[in-house]
Amino acid sequence: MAIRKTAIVPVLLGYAVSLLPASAAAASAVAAPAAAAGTRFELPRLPWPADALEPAIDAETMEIHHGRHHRAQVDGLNAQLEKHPELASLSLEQILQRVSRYPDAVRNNAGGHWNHAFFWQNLAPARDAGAPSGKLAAAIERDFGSLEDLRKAIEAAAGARFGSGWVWLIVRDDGSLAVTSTANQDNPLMDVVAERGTPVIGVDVWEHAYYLRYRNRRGEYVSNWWKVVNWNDASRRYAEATAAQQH
Ligand code: MN3
Repeated sequence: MAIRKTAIVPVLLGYAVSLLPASAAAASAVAAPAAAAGTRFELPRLPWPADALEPAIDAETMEIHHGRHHRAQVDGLNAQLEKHPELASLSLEQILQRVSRYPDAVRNNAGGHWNHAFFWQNLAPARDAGAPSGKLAAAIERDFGSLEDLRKAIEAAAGARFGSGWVWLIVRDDGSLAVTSTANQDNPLMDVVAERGTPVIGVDVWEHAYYLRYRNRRGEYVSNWWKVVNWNDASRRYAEATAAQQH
């Protein structure tokens, strides 16, 4: 882990050499790739140490999930930007909103980057996980009956998702909450999904998210993921989405 703090690592990882002081860039020129891929989008740091979600999510899973899977999607998205220069001026959310116009490589990598960046922020060590805000709690009660009923709805959707995908709690345009599920790296912001909305919480049910610790026991993983949902993040997202709807 300590090696990540050294100056040469960004070059080894294919990051922009220009981020480094000139002398450091020159010194590490040998290690730099001949033609660096685009670097517009960057892999965000995890907001906590990789082992912070133990025992719900183990450190090795987290390191591979973030450092390899998410990184590959960031690199893949940057590569797609070079093929579709008209995307360069768009935010990631704007790309998702018109993703139907582009090949699956854009859909998969843009979705994968957004989904994983969301997922890290949407998780917190159990002691920091908080609770739904008053407004979000009231909306959950209104639309599901109770927090426990919401958990059951998410677990059912996770069990029903065949193959790889995500399960979401979204706010729809009319302010109502709903549990939805998307395949692969699709998400509710995309113009290709059946039910669109703004994600409030979400769980990655790809096998790479749980297989090392849970093997094929997706249900057990989702039950434990529930303990590390960052309700402070969820409450903020709900407040922002519903405030935007009122304007
Ligand atoms: Mn994943």
